[in-house]
Amino acid sequence: MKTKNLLTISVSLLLSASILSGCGSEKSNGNTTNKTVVLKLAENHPEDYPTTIGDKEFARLVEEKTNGRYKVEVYSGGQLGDEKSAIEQVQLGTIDLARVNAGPLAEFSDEIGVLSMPYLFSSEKQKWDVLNGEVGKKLLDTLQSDGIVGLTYYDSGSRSFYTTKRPVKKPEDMKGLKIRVQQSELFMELVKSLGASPTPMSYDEVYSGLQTGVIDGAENNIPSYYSSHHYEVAKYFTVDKHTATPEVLIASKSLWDKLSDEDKKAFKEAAMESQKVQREEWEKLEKKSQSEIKKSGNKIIEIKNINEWRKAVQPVYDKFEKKYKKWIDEIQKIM
Ligand code: GTR
Repeated sequence: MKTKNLLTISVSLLLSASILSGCGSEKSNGNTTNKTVVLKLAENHPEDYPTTIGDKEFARLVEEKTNGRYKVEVYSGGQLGDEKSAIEQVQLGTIDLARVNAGPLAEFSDEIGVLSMPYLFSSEKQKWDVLNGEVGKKLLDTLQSDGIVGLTYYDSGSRSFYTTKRPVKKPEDMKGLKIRVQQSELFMELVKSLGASPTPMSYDEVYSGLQTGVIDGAENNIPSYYSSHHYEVAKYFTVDKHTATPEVLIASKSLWDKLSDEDKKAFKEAAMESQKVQREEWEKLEKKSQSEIKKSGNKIIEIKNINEWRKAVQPVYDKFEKKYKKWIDEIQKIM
């Protein structure tokens, strides 16, 4: 009993300490009237990945635009916890900022989930017109009622399946495979619609899951398949491009409410401007990873009849279309 009490006390002390530090710690910046507020940004990719480079550009611009009043420290490689826990912490205000994927983000704030609907966008151009236009902005605004502030989108290309045991050439080949998905209901439904069984797990566990046979495959974009080394253990990559879920740079509402209007503007501008750098880096890594994967001797399976795949994932539309109808209609109006 006593131990339990002590434990409860130390956990709550720890929690309150981290809540305090999450709101940004203050440091003197040499100027007697001004203090620098240091903010933490969670990122689950390595240092040289396009999103991390985007985060760092965002950090540089925030510091520049606020004349050093805010400094953003980027913690890459999941140092602050896996993606789900990073989103939770942003929502609680114990982490100020994070770069996360819109797939798992939808578990915390429903509407943004529309961006994971299979084969949603007709082209890259349409995707960016949606994301950087009114619809994308309105979707970011929906996060606010769940304690999250959406700052901008980053590119994440499109996600495809990769497998360890056998090549997947058509939807039927997915039957019976155990496929890792992000912690996301929509992705679980997507995998189920193909007759495979979805296994949600955090990104950092996927490599060993593939290696030990706990899962038979996973799904992601080519840069992640390459940078996470999953390509070393899953030799077959099927270019079915089932979704084009973007990345999102988010801030905690508790940080946001403390910012002046002028600083809010600076943060938003910094985020938007950093997107340019992230997208340039994305293009570079997409090319590099494609050529490295070809060199590795892995099998890249191109899909000729994508309509077969569209049809196969129709159950996802049956289940989620009603909920997302208003957004899908708006997206389809943008050509
Ligand atoms: C990547 C994304 C990560 C994470 C990962 C995953 O494409 O950038 O944030 O969501 O996929 O599948 O867990």
